[in-house]
Amino acid sequence: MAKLMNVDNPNNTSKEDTLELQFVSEHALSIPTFKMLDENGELYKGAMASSMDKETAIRIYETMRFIRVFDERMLAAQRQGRISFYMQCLGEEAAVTASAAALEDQDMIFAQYREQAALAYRGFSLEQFMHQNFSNAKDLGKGRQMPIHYGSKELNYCTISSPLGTQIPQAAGYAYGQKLKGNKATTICYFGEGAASEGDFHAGLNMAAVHKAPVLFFARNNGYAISTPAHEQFKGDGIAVRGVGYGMKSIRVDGVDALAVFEAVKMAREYAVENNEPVLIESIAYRLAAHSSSDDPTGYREKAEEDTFRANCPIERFRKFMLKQGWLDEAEDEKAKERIKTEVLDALKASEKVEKPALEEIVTDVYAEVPEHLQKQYDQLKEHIKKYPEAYPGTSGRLGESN
Ligand SMILES: Cc1ncc(C[n+]2csc(CCOP(=O)(O)OP(=O)(O)O)c2C)c(N)n1
Repeated sequence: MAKLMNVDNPNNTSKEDTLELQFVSEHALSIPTFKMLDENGELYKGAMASSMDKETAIRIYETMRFIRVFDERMLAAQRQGRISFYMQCLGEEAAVTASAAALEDQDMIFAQYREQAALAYRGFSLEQFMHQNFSNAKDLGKGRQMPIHYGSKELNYCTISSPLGTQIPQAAGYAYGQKLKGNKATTICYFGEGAASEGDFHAGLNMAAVHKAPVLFFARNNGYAISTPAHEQFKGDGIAVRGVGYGMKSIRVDGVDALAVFEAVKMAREYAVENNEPVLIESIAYRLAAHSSSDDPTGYREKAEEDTFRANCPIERFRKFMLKQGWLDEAEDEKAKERIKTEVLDALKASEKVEKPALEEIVTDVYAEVPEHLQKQYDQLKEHIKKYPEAYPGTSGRLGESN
């Protein structure tokens, strides 16, 4: 047969042309889920050996245990009207904590909003979490954000933005900057499978792939974007396959399995830093809690479905592993849970009492000097609060002459 004339496409990695008229099937790409640990906390037969040392395992476990208690308590505080809003990471503790554990301190984190465990793993203190949720004067963000919109310059954790997906191109750009500076570091970018429907996802991945930015895109596929189940969000195999389309390495991992997440992210980090390339990681773990304190999942899913996934608890699986390794004492573990509950409650009460930031903080830190238009808005705000003091009980009484 005569040789087919070459199709002139420099990116075409297939050396073959064809005379057969046929579609590439929509199922041509389906990615298996990488696993290590079974539900009894034992390595699957034939699983790869874990490289996680005892110290890291303990830190992961303690972070997950803390964040579970913290989340429960903060949701209760929201229900009592003590804070305005909250979001739990229930069901995704292993995905978030073990991925953070596979990073180095110099690696930057761009999170969506359900990744408080990554920040806790880095060392954000209970008090810092509390101050942020209470928007008080000790909050690093000076009370300018909604609860759970954490940020820490010291811990390389970029402040959360509410608009969905914005962190994706930002992370790509940040990682590109790291590469230009010659830093041996990566950037991890967390987002949900819902955010992967935003244009920013496609722009960010394409940009990172073309410019060879060492960024780890960590898609938390937890089955729902608020009330919309994944099958109503997209038709393909999931998020990981999309990385192939953008020309980057991709991997799918069991997000309930802390060991598997740790190894997957560790490998991805090594690859990204060594080759200056992005990697897409898709974690599969169910979002057990409501989307946020404003959501009621009984309107869109069956309790039986939740119960199935509740039985597949990431913390419980890792706890069993830890016990089998002899790295955890059961009685100590119970005591620690009680101790954390008390600590969280004490911190909550203390934080609640801390005064609110000065009102003028609302216009500072953006420009070196407050520009005219912001000053005008600030003056109008002051007048408004003076006119309706009962609507602003936390602020009105503190509007002294200096304010
Ligand atoms: C640009 C934009 N559109 C819509 C919203 C409203 N919104 C907030 S969270 C969310 C769903 C996010 O789902 P997913 O990314 O899967 O994350 P999950 O909450 O499941 O972890 C939506 C639609 C938003 N914040 N920003």
